[in-house]
Amino acid sequence: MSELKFPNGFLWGTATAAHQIEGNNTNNQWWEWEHNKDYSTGMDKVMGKKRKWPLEPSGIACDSYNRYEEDFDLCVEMNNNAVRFSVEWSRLEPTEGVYNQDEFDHYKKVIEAARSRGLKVYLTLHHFTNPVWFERMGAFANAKAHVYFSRFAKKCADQFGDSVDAYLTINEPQVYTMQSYLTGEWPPQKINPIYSIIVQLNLLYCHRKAFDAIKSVNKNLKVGLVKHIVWYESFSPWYKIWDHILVKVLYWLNCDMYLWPIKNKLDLIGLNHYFTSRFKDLKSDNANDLVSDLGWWLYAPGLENILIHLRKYNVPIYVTENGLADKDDINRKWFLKEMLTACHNAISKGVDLKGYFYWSLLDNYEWHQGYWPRFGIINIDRENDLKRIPQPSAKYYAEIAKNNSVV
Ligand code: IFM
Repeated sequence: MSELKFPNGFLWGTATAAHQIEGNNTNNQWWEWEHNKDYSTGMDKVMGKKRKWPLEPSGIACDSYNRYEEDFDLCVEMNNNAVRFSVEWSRLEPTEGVYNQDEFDHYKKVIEAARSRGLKVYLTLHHFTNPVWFERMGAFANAKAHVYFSRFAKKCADQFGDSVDAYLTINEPQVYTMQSYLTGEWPPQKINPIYSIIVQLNLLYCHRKAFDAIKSVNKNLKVGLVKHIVWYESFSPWYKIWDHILVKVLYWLNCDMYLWPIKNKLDLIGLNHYFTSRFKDLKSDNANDLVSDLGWWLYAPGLENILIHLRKYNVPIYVTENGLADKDDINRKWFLKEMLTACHNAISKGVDLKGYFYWSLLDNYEWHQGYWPRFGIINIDRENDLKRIPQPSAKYYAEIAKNNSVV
């Protein structure tokens, strides 16, 4: 294969989230739920067994609250020029309306540690965790959620200002809603379609309000939303029209229904993409020729199709997450090559793709699944003082970032 050169200034990075790596986030709804013995039972989609969720608590995670400099050094070793991470709302506003300046100072140090290493900072404000006080109020099911969330977003913009290259208001609002209010796998484990609609709409409104709040601090700050998008397709013959309608509807629900109403409140779109879902006779028909440890089908044309589809929003796009659980690092190199080729194809078709963040820098807390799925390009040895061990694929990613090209 010939060398695929990326545009000058293309961003190469990795992504993480506070609760998954920091450790000891004791004041959010996840921690509370992780330590509640009464949590309920659910069916594990991969193992096919009844399980109690979560499989284990987050505990010390990767101790990145203390070891962030070591983590950023690893990003530099991979020749990265950007990094995406999140702040933990429950640390910054532990009690409603009361901010903790020491914690803001902590994150200022984290941001500075990244910047001084030449890493642009893409900062997520909400990545699934809520302060306990906010959860008690009903979180995003509360009609006043936008007041609390946009006030917090404004405070972050006041404190961090333009030391952040872009503010990403909310991570994967639909995943948060589905898992928490429909499948019952995440706290508060309410299985209620009405709630799930209210929460989805409220999250959209929260993004709009947070966008305005951040802009009120400085209109030049860049603000975006991070959307998880699945590609849906069917190779059924044309007369099986139901399959073609189904995949169009699913894609619309997953993408445009969400992005279209906020299209005037987006300086950029963050795309998280993990898998494609193929249908035949209204049933799943994935080729499953290659799957991750979580059983997710790895198929790069889906990413290219989504990127081309997002072109119509006319704003820069960043792949803010793309990765796989691959314990032995067997498929990660192949995966990177496939997915980045898809990105390159999209760019050559006119998509304004500005950067790629591999999920994830480290093996981290994969929510209700605990620590067994290993997404990290850097392995964490949980038996040996959380030692960071770069995987062979990290070398490959470092070469890509260094040359700004994929071979
Ligand atoms: O770990 C998650 C992350 O928090 C959000 N996006 C998907 C990842 C893998 O499941």
